[in-house]
Amino acid sequence: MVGLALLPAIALAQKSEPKPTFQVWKTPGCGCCKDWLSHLRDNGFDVVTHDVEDTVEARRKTGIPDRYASCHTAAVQGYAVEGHVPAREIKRLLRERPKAIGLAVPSMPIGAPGMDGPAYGNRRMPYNVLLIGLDGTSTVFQAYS
Ligand SMILES: [Cu+2]
Repeated sequence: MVGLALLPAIALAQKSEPKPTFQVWKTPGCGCCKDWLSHLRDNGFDVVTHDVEDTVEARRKTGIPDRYASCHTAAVQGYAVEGHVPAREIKRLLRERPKAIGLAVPSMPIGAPGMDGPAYGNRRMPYNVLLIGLDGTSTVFQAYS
């Protein structure tokens, strides 16, 4: 009976919880960036985009070291997200909330969200989603083979 009494409260909490909003910095002509944004929206995230000439400044601001650079930089709920990171790992990051700068998929591996599908001949390269620690070192958060 206790469980039943709690149900309305849980429903309310879920309703009032806002969708996580991404701030994304990208260059205006980046097509794979747009495809990654569609992937985020399809997975229930809100996205605000900022077109910039170079994403290096945004990357420095979010704290992602340059060696993990990709084509776009994002920030969500206190975390940085660099490159074509799958929504699945972002959701896990926001759920587990580790002490970290954020996630990165360096460069632009074919097969990662936004770099996938018929436009790429449905090819898939193995790649790692890296968790970037507060000291700038990385560990493998998820491997895709
Ligand atoms: Cu890209």
